[in-house]
Amino acid sequence: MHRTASLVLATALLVAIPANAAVTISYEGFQDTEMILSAYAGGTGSMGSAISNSGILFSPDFQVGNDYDITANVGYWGDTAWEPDGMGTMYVLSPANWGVIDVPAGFTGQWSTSYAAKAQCRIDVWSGPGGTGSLLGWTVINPNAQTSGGDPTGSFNTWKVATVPFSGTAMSVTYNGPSFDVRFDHMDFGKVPAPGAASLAALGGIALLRRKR
Ligand SMILES: [Ca+2]
Ligand SMILES: [Ca+2]
Repeated sequence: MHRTASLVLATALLVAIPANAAVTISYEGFQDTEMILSAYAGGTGSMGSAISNSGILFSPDFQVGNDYDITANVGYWGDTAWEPDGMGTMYVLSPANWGVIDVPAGFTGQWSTSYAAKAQCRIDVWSGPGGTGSLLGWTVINPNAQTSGGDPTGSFNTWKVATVPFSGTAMSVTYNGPSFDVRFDHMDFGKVPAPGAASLAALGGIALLRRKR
């Protein structure tokens, strides 16, 4: 096969490959009531916890609570049970009933999260930072059934998954809803491959074509 044809085909393969190298946020490793801030972007939360360098930034409205059956703390933030991903979950504490999650490098495909809700909230996915640009997708999370008695305590104990698929590249996700009354866990972002990763994928595509010759 002609070298140029190989490159063209490799590029076509790149386009055909689902772009998402999903990043999952599980809210583990924080102190109770710690603001997440840049703990998933190479920095720390408000109490010093450093989790990863995944390029995802949380406004000060997002905090983490740990299940108080496991950590023996006391507080409404730990009133959870049967969390889908570890013992830590996220809630919003915002005077404006609003918060923003920024992904400066952008992400594609879809955003999703597990949630346990006692009140309604709305999630919007935006093409620009800080809840700006075009609205790419949205969902309304409605209260799902909550009963007393979790593992053994925790009234946020029924978890569902909300998914927002979209076209294009998103740079932020906003939350509109009350403080405390919605808990989140296992939040997934599809991400645009970094330039380095794209180059490696291109090399892989060329190698694949050469093996098929
Ligand atoms: Ca519990
Ligand atoms: Ca968790």
